Amino acid sequence: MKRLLMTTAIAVVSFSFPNLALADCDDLSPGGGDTVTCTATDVFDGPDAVETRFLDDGSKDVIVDVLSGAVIDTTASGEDAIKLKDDNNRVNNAGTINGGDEAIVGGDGLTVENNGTITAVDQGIVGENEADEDADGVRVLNNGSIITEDRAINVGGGAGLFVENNAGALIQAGDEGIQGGDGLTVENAGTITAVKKTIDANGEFVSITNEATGIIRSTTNEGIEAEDNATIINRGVIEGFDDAVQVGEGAYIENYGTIENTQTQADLDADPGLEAQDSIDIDSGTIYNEGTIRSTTNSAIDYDPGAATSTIQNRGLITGTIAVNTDDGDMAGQEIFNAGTLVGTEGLALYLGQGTDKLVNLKGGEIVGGADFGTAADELVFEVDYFDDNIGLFAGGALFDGGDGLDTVSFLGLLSTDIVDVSLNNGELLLSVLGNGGEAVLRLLSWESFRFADRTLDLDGLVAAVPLPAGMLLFGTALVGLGVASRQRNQA
Ligand SMILES: [Ca+2]
Ligand SMILES: [Ca+2]
Ligand SMILES: [Ca+2]
Ligand SMILES: [Ca+2]
Repeated sequence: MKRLLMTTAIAVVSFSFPNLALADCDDLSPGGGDTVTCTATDVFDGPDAVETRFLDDGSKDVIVDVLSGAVIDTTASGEDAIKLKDDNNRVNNAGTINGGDEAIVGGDGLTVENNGTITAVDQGIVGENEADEDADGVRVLNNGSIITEDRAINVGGGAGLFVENNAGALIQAGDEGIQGGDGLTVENAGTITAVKKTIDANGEFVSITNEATGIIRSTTNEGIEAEDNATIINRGVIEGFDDAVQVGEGAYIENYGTIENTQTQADLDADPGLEAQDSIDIDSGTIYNEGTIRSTTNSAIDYDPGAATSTIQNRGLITGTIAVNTDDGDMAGQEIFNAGTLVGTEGLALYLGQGTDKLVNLKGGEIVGGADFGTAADELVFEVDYFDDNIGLFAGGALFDGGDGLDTVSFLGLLSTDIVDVSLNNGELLLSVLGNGGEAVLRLLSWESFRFADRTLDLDGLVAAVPLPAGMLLFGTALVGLGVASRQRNQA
């Protein structure tokens, strides 16, 4: 133990020994392959601290090391702090870089590793090459803080931006947080906050991973916006005041944490110009949820017109004014496999619209609110073991409407002899079935086909399948029961 401590002490002493004279960056106009070392502890406030704007090929592969304690500060001149617009340059910052305009500007293949602090009056890290085009292949590894008044990291439509924001690290932007093009990859275990869009991808095949310690938050706009084929894996928190997540076709989203639109009714009341927003706004794709997907002012998941059938597998909580909603212009199918909880706070849990839609009720799944399956041949499925639980009134007695088209209810684990009772009232069907967990009652409208494990019945067949006289008796009891209930209400 003693020896260990001594070794450490010696190491610290030799490391901090001031054998390098304190100075500004030792080369303000480096050539290709040069390494520039910045050890200044005083404030350097001249024009661009490291300036390679007008260098040609000779300024590739430059390494700038800003050592711990060093400060590059161009806030007095209003210039960019470090500008390395040619290819494959690298900035290692363990000190402080305060950009009077932008903090770091670099071209294709720029790498910034930040273990210190980067601030900027304008943007923090900008990918822009010598032709003033958006830079490709920029990498930012952040263990420190990047705090900016405008965008924090911006490569415009540049491809392949990679941002790793580690646990405890901060990216905080007064405008948008991270902006990139095709193939943008963000691996976040720290905090990324922005006033406007937190991650704004102007491209496809974006990949965003947000770990359990990760926070991606926009205070006035969207948390994440991406185009087609985006992949988002969330174990932490993704929040937007607008949509928390907005993606195009072919999205793949896995959620184990919270994806939430944070607007409240009070926000809407306070600003009549404000539009209620969703938690996830998507064209098409796959959503797997074990966490929470929530909007209090609008839908939890909203499908814009999409080109392909979409799938939701829910083992967590999906809650909104409507849990799963579709635009009226959307002609695609949505297939929902629910072992978790779907909540619609304003009456409808599911509004599935056009296309062939399907809800598969898995054992343990709960629904608060009704469902409208819309046009086309839709299907309401109860898995083999669903009725092993005591269901009682399915979805709390909310109405499940098959809508136009030949729609099917499938009981994979029940026989037609498990039908206990059927009653019809103005087309509305009360269907009682008996599973291992007891009797369950479904309130249905506009379903044309009823599939049991032994046979499939149409509505007439269903009515005929009710065992007599028990059916007559129960039917009568139900009517008497309703009568009693309404009399009690009238008296109250
Ligand atoms: Ca649909
Ligand atoms: Ca439909
Ligand atoms: Ca239908
Ligand atoms: Ca129908």
